[in-house]
Amino acid sequence: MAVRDFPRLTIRAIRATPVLVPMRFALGTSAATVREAPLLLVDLETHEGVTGRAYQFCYRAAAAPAITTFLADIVAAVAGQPMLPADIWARLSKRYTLIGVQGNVRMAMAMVDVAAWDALSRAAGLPLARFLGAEPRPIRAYNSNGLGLMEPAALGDEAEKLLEGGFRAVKLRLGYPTLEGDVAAVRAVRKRITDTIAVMVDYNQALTVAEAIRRAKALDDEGVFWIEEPIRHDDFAGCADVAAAAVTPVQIGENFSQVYDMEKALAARACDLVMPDLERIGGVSGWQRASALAADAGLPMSSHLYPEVSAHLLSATPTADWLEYVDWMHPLLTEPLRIVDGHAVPSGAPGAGLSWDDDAVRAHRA
Ligand code: SMN
Ligand code: MG
Repeated sequence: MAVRDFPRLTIRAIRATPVLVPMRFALGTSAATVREAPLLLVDLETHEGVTGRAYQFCYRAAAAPAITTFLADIVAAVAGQPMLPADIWARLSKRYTLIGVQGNVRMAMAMVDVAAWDALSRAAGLPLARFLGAEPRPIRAYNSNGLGLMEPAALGDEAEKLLEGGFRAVKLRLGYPTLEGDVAAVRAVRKRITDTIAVMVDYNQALTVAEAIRRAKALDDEGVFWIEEPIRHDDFAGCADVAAAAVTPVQIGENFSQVYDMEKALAARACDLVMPDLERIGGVSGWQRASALAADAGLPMSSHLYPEVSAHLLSATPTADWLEYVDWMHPLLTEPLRIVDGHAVPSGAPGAGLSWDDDAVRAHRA
C-alpha cells in the first residue's frame, strides 16, 4: 500500500470577513440580550491552493475588528511556514507571551488553528473527524436558540417551536431577580413539553455562591437536566460547593481559557460536566487536549457553540455528551449542519464542515 504523507501545505495569507446575521430567536441571557450574531469568517490560504476555513462568534461587533487586527499580526509571523498546528501554536504563544494568550489574541490564534485543521483534512480528502482518527457519527444535540429571559407564556410557545425539527432537548436561560421567577420559567417550559424532553438551564454566572446553592437545591425538584455556570466562571472552589450541594449536575466550561483552566476546574472538582468552547479552549488542538483530560477524569464533555466543527470533534471525543446547536451560521453555509432525530450529523465532505455561500456572505457583510 502506498504511504501517503501528512498533507504538506504552506501558509500564504489570511482573509477575514465580518458579517452580521439576524438571529431567528433572540439570545436573552442574564448578562445581555443579543439579537444579531456578529460573526467573523476566516479563510486561511495556502500556496498549494487549499483554503482552510473557520469562524468566530464575536459576542460583540466591536470584537471583529480587534480580532482581525490580530489575524494580520499572526499572518506576519506564519506566512511561508508549514501548516503544522502544534508548531504554529507554539510560535504564536511565544509571540504573545507578554500581552498574554487571552481574550481576542487567543480567539485569533484559535481561529487559525481551526482553519489549519480544516485545510489539512481537506487536503487529505477526509472529513475532520476521520482525519482525527474517528468515524463521523450523529451526536445528540439540544436546541440552544432562544429561550432567553422573558414572560412565562412566551417561553412555552418558544419551547414548542424549538422542538420542531426533531430536537429532544432545549436550553433555558435563568437568572431572574428571584428564585420564584426561575422556577416559574422552568415550569412554563416543562408544562408545554413532554417529560422525555431534556431542559438544560444556564445562569451565565448570575448568582453568588450562597444564592446558587439555594436555587440549585430548589431546581432539584423541577426536572432540570443540568445547571450551567451558576456563579462567576473562574470561582472553581465556589462552583464545587454548588455542585456538592445540588443533585442536578453542574455544567461549566465555555469560559475555560486553554486547557490550563480546565485542569484547575477538574482539580477543584468544580463541576459534574464540562463544555469547552472551541475557540476559548484553543481550537482543534486545544479541544483534543481537553477531551483527553475529560476522558481521564471520566467527565461527560459537551460543546459550546460552533456546532458544525463540534460535531466532528465530539465524534472523536471519548466522553462525548451533548452538542449545543445554534442556527446562526445556517444562512452563510452551502451545507448547513443537519439535525436528524435530535442528532447533529457531521458533514461527510472533506474538512470541518464549513463552506461559505459567497452570495449570502456578501449580503450579510458588516
Ligand atoms: C451563551 C452563548 C453565546 C453567547 C452568550 C451566552 C450561553 C450558552 O452561555 O451556553 O449558550
Ligand atoms: Mg452557557
